[in-house]
Amino acid sequence: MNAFLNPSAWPSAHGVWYHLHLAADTCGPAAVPDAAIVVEQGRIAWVGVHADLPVSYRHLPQHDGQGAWVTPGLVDCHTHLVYGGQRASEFAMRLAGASYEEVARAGGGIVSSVKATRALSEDELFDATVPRLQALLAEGVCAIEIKSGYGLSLEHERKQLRVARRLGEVFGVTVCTTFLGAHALPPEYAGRSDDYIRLVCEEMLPVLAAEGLVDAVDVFCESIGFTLAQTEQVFQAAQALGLPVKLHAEQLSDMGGSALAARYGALSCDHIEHLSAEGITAMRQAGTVAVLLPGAYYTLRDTHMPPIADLRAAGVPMAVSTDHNPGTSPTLSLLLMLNMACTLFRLTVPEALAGVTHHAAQALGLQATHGRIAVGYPANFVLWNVGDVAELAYWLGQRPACSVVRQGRLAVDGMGLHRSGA
Ligand code: DI6
Ligand code: FE
Repeated sequence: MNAFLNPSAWPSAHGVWYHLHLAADTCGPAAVPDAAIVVEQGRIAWVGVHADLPVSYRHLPQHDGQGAWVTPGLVDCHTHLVYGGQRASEFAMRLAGASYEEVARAGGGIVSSVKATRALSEDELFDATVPRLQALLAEGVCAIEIKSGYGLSLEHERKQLRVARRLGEVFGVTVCTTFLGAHALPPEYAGRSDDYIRLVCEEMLPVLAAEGLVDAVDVFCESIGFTLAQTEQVFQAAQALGLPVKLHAEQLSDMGGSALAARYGALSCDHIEHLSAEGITAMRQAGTVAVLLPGAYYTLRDTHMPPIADLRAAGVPMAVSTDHNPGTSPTLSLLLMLNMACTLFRLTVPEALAGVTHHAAQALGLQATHGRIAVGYPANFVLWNVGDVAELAYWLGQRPACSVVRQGRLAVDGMGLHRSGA
């Protein structure tokens, strides 16, 4: 049986993890050499310098971390993980010179993934997604956002969201579901985008929310997506149901989506290559996180950088995510995104690490439970077999071995800690 699917094989959710180096900014501003973490009932009960470990914890099982660097469990805060098929043929079209917009207008793009997703049963869709989730989990991801948006009808959006929920249950990982019914216009609504938005707002969203399938609501606000007015209609429907919003904003052009999203208290605005100064101010005032998606920037060979220096100066928290999707970001490595965020966007390594931990958690409204190693938080942390935590961003296509503790249990053991008796 796959180890991921067999939690009974995991060591207990109590114990002391020692012989660790805590990365800076995970439980305090400075790195902590020779640290220990105490886990009780799946939560962090104590963290600090090993020599200061209270005697009362000495009776718990002791796990030798072998000098590993430790970060909080990673958070991938923007993915389109659940879909059918793949789009390698578009890759060839783009190499031959076609733009993303041209591919979409030629009937490719999102709509071709919609056809492939609709063709699969719920079980088939689950099976298609499992290896993708496993790739992310093997790299330390402990919480993930998964969007719908390749169903574009009540039945098929429901199917995607149900698969997302089931993945969380089966793999013991935090899954936040985001309803992205307003991702593209389904072929049966060609030329009737206002009618489709009405369906999204009046039928799909209320029904799926009532079924408990929706944690947040997103829209693709873009020249090839939906207008600002249509985006606001969806936001109003979300607000009426008490659901938080986020937005695919200013990816290909400045539509003013970020300022609108900020007015609705958005958790995050994502992509934001063309974000304006007004957008930055609005996001800062609303406490909205800027989610940077270097995989899409790279794949589309974009050259218009998000305004990183201005976001930094304004103090807008920046997250980094895979945006995993079959069209514009077919990556399953959040560590590769760390590298790209540093190399392409000039983030510092600490900024990039914050971007896949506590800032990513904030982009999902999970800042009270994820993205930090602190007393009371669920015990989600990653032990990395590296000599310097900067290696997490430094290697290009090489994954340092890691062992992942989720809710206090050793869920992935790439470092072989269990074999060595930890
Ligand atoms: N922005 C993206 O990067 C993805 N969706 C979106 O709204 C692309 C999705 C796709 O091409 O399938
Ligand atoms: Fe996306």
